Amino acid sequence: MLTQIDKLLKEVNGFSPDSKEELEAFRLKYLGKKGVLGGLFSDLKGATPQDKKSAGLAINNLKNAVQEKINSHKNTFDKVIKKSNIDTSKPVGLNSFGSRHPISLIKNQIVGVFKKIGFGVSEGPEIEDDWHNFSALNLPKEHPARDMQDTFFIQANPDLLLRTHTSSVQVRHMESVRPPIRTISPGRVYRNEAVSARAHCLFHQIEGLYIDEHVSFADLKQTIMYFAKEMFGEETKIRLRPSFFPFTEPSAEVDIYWGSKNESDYRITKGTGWLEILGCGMVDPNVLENCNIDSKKHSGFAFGMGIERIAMLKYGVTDLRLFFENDVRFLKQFSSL
Ligand code: 2NM
Repeated sequence: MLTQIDKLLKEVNGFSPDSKEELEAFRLKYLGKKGVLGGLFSDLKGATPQDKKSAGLAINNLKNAVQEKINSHKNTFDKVIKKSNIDTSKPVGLNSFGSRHPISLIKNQIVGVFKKIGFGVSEGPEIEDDWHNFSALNLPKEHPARDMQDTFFIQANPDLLLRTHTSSVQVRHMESVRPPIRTISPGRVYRNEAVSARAHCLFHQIEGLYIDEHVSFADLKQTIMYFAKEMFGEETKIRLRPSFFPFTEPSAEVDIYWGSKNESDYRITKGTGWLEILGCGMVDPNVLENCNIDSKKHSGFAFGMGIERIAMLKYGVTDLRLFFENDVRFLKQFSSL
């Protein structure tokens, strides 16, 4: 019996399967119901006690060898990579890049237009103090724009608030830079408004400021005309309507002629053909003095516009909320711009 087992052990150790099927046949041959090992164990029953001990050990030894052989080849055949149509020598495809946000696109475009005529960019904090957002800008304590309904105040400190316009940046600029000043200030601003298709509690503004000796309203008008033509095309017509802002005198609102060729034009211009794009005016002498600029020697103009509004006009977007939702189906439409 021992020589028979020894012969089987050699066979097992020398076994090297070429396929999953061959390995399975090997398993059945040894470990199956009517397999070799089962037969050997039942042969043991008739053996003498001495033979039982040595033969039992030898059979267990054989059984372990069989199990080890199966274990060592278990995963061999799963690892074989299936033939496929993938051409591994091909260069990898381009990743799909993200795209710039439409608000950034318009902001960059506006900044570019003013850079060409010598304006620099200034930025400042979004959490402002009363002085830079209101007081320095001729907005006294009783002014309705300061109302809780319009302004987000910081609860822990009543002197602090979320800036309601980027004019606060220009106050900081006037305090620290001597004229001539030519600067534009883009950034986020906050107002306590219910969110709708036309309003949001967060939006983006870009404001411009030019201060020097003998700056006139004519300079303002020519600068705005240059901007409108750069932004909306050489044929663009503008008109100025008298208006009021606490920080400028005189003040005006600027419209561009949009036309009313179709129903959509008619709707966005409310039937007039004209569209408001910005507010502007000559900086009030009080504001200059608040920033330690001599209002007898210097004068200046300022203007401000909402970036979302310009973006809606340029891209035909009819709901402001789309700019804040970051839905990729919306954003990817700007990937080529
Ligand atoms: C506007 C309209 C008119 C403005 C004024 C100033 C400052 F700081 F110089 F006084 N910055 N921006 C201004 C003037 C803003 O936005 C509709």
